Amino acid sequence: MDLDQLNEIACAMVAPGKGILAADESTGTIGKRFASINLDSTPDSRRDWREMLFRTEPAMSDRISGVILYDETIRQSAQDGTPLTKLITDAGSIPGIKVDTGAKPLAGAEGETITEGLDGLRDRLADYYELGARFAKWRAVINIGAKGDEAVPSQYCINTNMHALARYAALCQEANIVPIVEPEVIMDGDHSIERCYEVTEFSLKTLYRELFDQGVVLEGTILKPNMVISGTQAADRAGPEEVADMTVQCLANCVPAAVPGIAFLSGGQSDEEATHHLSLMNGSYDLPWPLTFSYGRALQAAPLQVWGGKAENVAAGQAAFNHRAKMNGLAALGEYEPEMEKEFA
Ligand code: 5MM
Repeated sequence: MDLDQLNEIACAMVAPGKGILAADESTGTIGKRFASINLDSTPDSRRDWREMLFRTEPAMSDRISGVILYDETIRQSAQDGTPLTKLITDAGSIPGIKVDTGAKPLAGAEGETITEGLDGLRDRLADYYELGARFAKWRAVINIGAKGDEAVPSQYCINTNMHALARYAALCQEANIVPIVEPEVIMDGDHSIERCYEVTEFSLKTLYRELFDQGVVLEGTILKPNMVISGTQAADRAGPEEVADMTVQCLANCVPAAVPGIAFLSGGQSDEEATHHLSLMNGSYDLPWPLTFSYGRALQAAPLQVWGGKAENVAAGQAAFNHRAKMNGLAALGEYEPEMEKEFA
């Protein structure tokens, strides 16, 4: 394990004003995204979409520190034969790879899941390193039960998922790959922001205990958490200042200062909400780690709709991606204001 290399990559992933593009949708998920624009999901259409994003300038050079890829994508080449990973490195960005194989039903725990993918992971990581990946991602899924249902999430679900995350992280570091650890507390449901805080705190505290127990060096990791936020169906949803305040408080209570950086998921927030929340956190608090984005939907939804799967819309799709990347880059510096959406559009 080369700790200096791991720390150098981790710090580059959270460089000032930059963040991560999560383009690691599995075939099923990208199929659903393409269905919204009536586009067939094929290896070529998936390649065209991702090639368009990875060729977008100045977004890729100025705002995107790294790109999380899916197994198919890390092996694909652009229409002119250039490997997609080379488009990313040519822009000064870092290729990464999703290595979990998805959340599956957790035996004996109705409504809960365990993320799989540890079998054979050591060999897959060696292969991905050869293909150019310098960081990886594993996402644990923690659901919150309906209001009044304290049984979900269970301690069993949190313990098993955080244990698996730490096993993944240890294997990554052995392979000189920076692990992004992503314990996602899901936003769906009618729960309050206080309940989200409680579940997020429990998850993060368990995660850092497991990482310590398994000898993971925090200086060579990145945390990808949810924000502390009301459930999507909650009656009185908390406003942006409260989301920023409670998220920062929760992270400060749980995440050691040795962690090089925190890159949030958007988790079903609207594009502009996710950007605004990030900027508020960066503008108003003195924190031990940089806070940035590792967004999937919040970076891709707008360009996907504009592109619509048509070659003639590539320039317009890239303009939409440039815009979202710029807004989020500013948010990572605490310099975003919602009015800028019009100004820069
Ligand atoms: C890009 O979506 C990733 C999940 O894909 P699958 O469900 O198909 O495996 C997801 O892990 C993503 O990287 C993170 O959740 C962040 O994405 P969002 O859309 O929440 O910002």
